[in-house]
Amino acid sequence: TDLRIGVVGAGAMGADHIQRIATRIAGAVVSAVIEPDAGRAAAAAEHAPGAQVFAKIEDALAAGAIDAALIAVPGQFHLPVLLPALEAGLPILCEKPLTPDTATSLQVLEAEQKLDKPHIQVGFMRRFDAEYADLRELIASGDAGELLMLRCAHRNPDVPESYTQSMLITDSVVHEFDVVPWLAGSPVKSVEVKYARQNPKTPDRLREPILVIMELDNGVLVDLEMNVSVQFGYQVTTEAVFSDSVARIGDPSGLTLWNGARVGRREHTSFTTRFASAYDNEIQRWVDAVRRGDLVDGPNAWDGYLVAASCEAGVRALEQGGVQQVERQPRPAFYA
Ligand code: ISE
Repeated sequence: TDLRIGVVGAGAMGADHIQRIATRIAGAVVSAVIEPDAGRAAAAAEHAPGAQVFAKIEDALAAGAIDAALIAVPGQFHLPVLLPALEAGLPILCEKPLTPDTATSLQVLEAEQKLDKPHIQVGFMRRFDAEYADLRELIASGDAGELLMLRCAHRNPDVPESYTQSMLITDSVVHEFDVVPWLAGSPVKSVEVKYARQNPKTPDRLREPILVIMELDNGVLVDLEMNVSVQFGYQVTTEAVFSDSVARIGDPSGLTLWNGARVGRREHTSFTTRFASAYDNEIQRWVDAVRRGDLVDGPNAWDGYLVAASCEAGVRALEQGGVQQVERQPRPAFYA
């Protein structure tokens, strides 16, 4: 029988997932839309035939309406949804970040460890992008030689008014803090931030672009251009420098047009299209894992905690300068 998913939060990301599950995911249905804003809830529920609407997760749990939860409210509201969902023993897909800081992430780990096995997958969707997966395989195979450096760019056309300076790290670089250790097979040891010349297109409240320099435990050096006012499109690229090769992912692909003495390809303008198939894979693989009883097939809550630890070092680097060490606890056997 189909997995009955309760989608918590019907903002941009939640509404996107509701449509995805309703139209492209096999073996699952959206059985509940959980959203306090009645107008938003009703609009999203239109895409989920048969779904019930609830204002909070506790009501959906009490009604026995869901087998699993997909949490897509903003990160600062994850904890009060995660805790009751864990207590009910539900499998959970939690959009990034797990929680905004290590103290609350540790609280989640503690609650999860009362269950028989990990129940939470964190929505770092880049791991499900085909090119990222290819690059990881290439690195692990050793066929390109030894990995020395990763040179990343993460460019947004612009950001919403709610986007604050520290979100450069906690909302954007957060993705590299997950995917870089996954690619390179080694955790982030330290983080440094340098400010570029200010982009005149950057809103006054922000100071960017920034260059983020990470050192990994295995000595791999990572530089990341984090740039959120580029105007021209949405672009996420990685160049891997090996002992005797270079590999690159994230360039525009598809139809090439020669016209008016120019040659060009379409560029994305948003992560929803750039990572559309990654999101599809992510949700399908999660649904399959839950139906098999594995519950998680991707980054787990421990990975989410490690990212929170890197973000704390990253925000210190952003605000105080210098090279900031990532402080992390030893991994419990539960997450081995
Ligand atoms: C946004 O929240 C995301 O998750 C996007 O993937 C990222 O590119 C963007 O910078 C964030 O604001």
